[in-house]
Amino acid sequence: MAGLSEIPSIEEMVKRAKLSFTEKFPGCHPNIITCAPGRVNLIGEHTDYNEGFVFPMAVPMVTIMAGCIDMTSSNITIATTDQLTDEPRIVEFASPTKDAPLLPGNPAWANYVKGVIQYFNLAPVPGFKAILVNSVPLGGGLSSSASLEVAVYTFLEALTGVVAPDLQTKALACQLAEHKFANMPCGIMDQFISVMGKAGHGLLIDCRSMESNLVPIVDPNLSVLVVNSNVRHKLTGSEYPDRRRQCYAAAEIMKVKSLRNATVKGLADHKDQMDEVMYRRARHVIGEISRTVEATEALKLGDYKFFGTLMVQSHNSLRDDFEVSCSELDELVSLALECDGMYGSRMTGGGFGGCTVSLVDSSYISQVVAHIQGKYSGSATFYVTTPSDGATVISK
Ligand code: GAF
Repeated sequence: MAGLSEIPSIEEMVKRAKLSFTEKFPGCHPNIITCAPGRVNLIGEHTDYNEGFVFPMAVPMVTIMAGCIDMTSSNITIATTDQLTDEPRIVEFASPTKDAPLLPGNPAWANYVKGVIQYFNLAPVPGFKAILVNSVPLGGGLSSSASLEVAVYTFLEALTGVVAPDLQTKALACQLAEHKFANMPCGIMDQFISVMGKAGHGLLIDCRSMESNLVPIVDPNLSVLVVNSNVRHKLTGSEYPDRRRQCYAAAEIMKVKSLRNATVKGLADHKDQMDEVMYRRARHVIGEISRTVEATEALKLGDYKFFGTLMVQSHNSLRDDFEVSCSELDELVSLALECDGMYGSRMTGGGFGGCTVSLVDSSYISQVVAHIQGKYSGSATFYVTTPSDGATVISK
């Protein structure tokens, strides 16, 4: 369809991975191939680290890891085909031991890989060679980092023949890798959905109990349109940790374990003890947690209109109270809301750039794309995404 970017199929990505692997490592055959998706969050933003609800779905953009065991060395060699600024695009390091653990360093992209290897404590990791090929836009707010971590973990499971006892263990190890090796204190959403996503479904995750429920999204008349503002977001700066701290401080003042346990009334009762910014941060989180639950109920009933209304409320709250949007994302949402066939639109992910997500009547997609493309002050990229499967082993 005109204006839409095509998402390469998994088969195409695997082909690319095999080809790049044999170019980089002549004479070797990549018999182990794994795949893990990025995600788009439909609603429930900045709620995961407040023990709230989130409602993401896995997208068909993926990281593929292809490689093989190295019988002759205990070294690990990883190459990436991504157009990164932090060269080199190939790294070699010794497999970690108790006495010589892996540590973060340069290049930055390799830290996500090293972190997962370090926290993969199911079995010793033998030497291996591998290539990483990725179709999740980097810095696009679609969680290229979680897809990378989860692809690596899944690769290590296939390489060692030992799988995590459960999916939570796997997702939490990947989250830990991101905390410790990428210095990003993320919540659990991105790793959970990359591990647990299922085709045709969104996943309602309760970030307090860590239980999750699949909610079908299979109506051909409903499309999930992702628009990349092409403003590259970077969440390892101070904004994300600052937001976390402000939320925790608000919970402490309200004497609740987390903002999940806070109420609108409780917030009003403690307003005088908070500064105005902290009050607004907490107001966003409390409202967003309720919106997320209401939105999934609406979706189950096929009430896309109400789901869309809640998406717009979510965006406005992220923009005004949580202050994680930016002018380009606001512009994309406003343009989307001018269109016929539009149920709702919002920024998605951590914010400060990246993508918007919109729920659209499928028959209006080309009109919507043409309208936004014609009026957006920047240059956006458009994807229609379908809810996809979580991590898989393609061959081993
Ligand atoms: C980023 C984080 F990694 C997630 O854990 C989540 O907090 C999200 O921002 C905001 O909802 O993607």
